[in-house]
Amino acid sequence: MAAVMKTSGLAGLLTGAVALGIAELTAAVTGPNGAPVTAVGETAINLTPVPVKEFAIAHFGTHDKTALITGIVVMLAAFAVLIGVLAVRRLAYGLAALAVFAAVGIAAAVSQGGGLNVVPTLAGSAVAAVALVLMVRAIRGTARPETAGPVEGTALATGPGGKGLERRRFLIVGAGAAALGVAAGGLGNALLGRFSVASSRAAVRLPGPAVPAPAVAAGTDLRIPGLTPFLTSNASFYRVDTDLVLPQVSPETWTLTIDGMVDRPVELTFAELLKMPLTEADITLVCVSNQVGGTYNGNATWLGVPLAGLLRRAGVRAGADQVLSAATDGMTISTPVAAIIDGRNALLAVGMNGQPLPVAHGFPARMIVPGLYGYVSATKWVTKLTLTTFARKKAYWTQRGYSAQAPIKTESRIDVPKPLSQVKAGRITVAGVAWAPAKGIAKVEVSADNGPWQKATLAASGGIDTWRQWMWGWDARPGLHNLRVRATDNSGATQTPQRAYPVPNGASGWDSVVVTVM
Ligand SMILES: Nc1nc2c(c(=O)[nH]1)N[C@H]1C(S)=C(S)[C@@H](COP(=O)(O)O)O[C@H]1N2
Ligand SMILES: [Mo]
Repeated sequence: MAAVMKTSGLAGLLTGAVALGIAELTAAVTGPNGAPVTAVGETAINLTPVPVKEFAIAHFGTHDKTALITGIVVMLAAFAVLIGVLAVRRLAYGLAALAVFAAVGIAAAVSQGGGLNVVPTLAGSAVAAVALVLMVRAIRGTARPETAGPVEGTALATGPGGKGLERRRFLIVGAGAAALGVAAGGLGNALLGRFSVASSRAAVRLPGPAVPAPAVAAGTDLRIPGLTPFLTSNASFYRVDTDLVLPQVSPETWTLTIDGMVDRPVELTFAELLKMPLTEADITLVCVSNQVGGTYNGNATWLGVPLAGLLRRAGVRAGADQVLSAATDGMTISTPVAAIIDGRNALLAVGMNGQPLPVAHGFPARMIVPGLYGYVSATKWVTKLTLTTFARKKAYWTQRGYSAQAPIKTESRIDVPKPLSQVKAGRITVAGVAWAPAKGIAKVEVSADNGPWQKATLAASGGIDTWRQWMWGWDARPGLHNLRVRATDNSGATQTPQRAYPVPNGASGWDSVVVTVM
């Protein structure tokens, strides 16, 4: 009996493997978003309540997507085992369970826009049904001779007599199913590579800036071990978006549309964009989900066309106070018109640290607006800017409970010493970064053991839109100590000690670390 359970569970897993493999291969023809695990995952992301999403970001960090996929695959595997067990009892039950499996995939594909996205799940389930029937027949053939019921008996036991043959039959059918699943999945995966825009990206030659970024002054980067570097490399820049499969947007077919409350709708190609005068600027981007002391922020040299000029070209009508930007992944983001036209370096960026935008960071074009959290400004893979009003249109995250407008809060972070580390008594360098993009940092103070606030030394400024490094020399005596930091921006406002969580408009509070001095 146990052997039958194991065999039927295995048959179920193989049925699942065939379904996913064939679906992957079909998705290679119909498009990557139809692969069932992806479709289910993307749907889960869109349906996930905000507290769960914040929990996932806080606990899995940039691995939140891996955690989600792992969870889905584990659930699929458990369900596949159930399909096998049911099917060996009674084929109709197994097929019905497989139909449920298919229905979930189809429902997810429909919620992802439907169309061709439902085809991979349909094809995968149909082929899997055939594999399941064949495997069940082989198992039943194995179990039949000595028993009354279909599932009783010793199944795969290699007793004397004719059962060796049937056991071999299941092994052959099962191995065939495994091979089909793996081969179809592998081939599908390889073919899905054809959707990649890596080669188009490699062919992009960015022109130099008409307005270069001011040279980074000596002393902007204190180069203290463990301290966040002034510029963040593309490879180590944080990534936050709702996508399991990175949008692959070809610069050859990409266009930007500006419409809504404008005098003249505008449509631009990527080639036209590159012919316009480009501005280069160092800007620090911060995610609203960044916790106090968190690292969901980065500072890069961006290259792009000023958004203000693009809006002027379209002619913004009186009354429009929001730019609702839309991207190929279905994301919508609301940005105040005022922040785009008030003279700050609001860009439609095409370059990041001297390279075309990495695919993960919005290739071929994204928005960057100094001083606003990413979810209200930094639209990656952007294709449309619609002039409208905050009263009329709510963007993706606003529909989910975040504020419609969200300037980045003035914050600071201690990078060294690391929390809960041990340091030697004597003169210790405490260092970190502070940011108030669009305002600039005026002062950073540190307090040890809740003592008086002491002024830290600021690194040279990289401009008001970037974070600023700071350092402070601490005479550390043996014992357990607590260090706190707070920043003051150029408007004169000092970072609030009031603790706030990321929802609805960004975390606040003072970062602190506890260290042991020996
Ligand atoms: N198309 C699209 N743009 C997006 C997002 C997204 O999910 N889709 N996420 C936003 C959020 S919440 C942030 S913080 C920034 C992050 O940009 P990065 O991944 O380049 O660091 O992108 C913004 N732009
Ligand atoms: Mo974000």
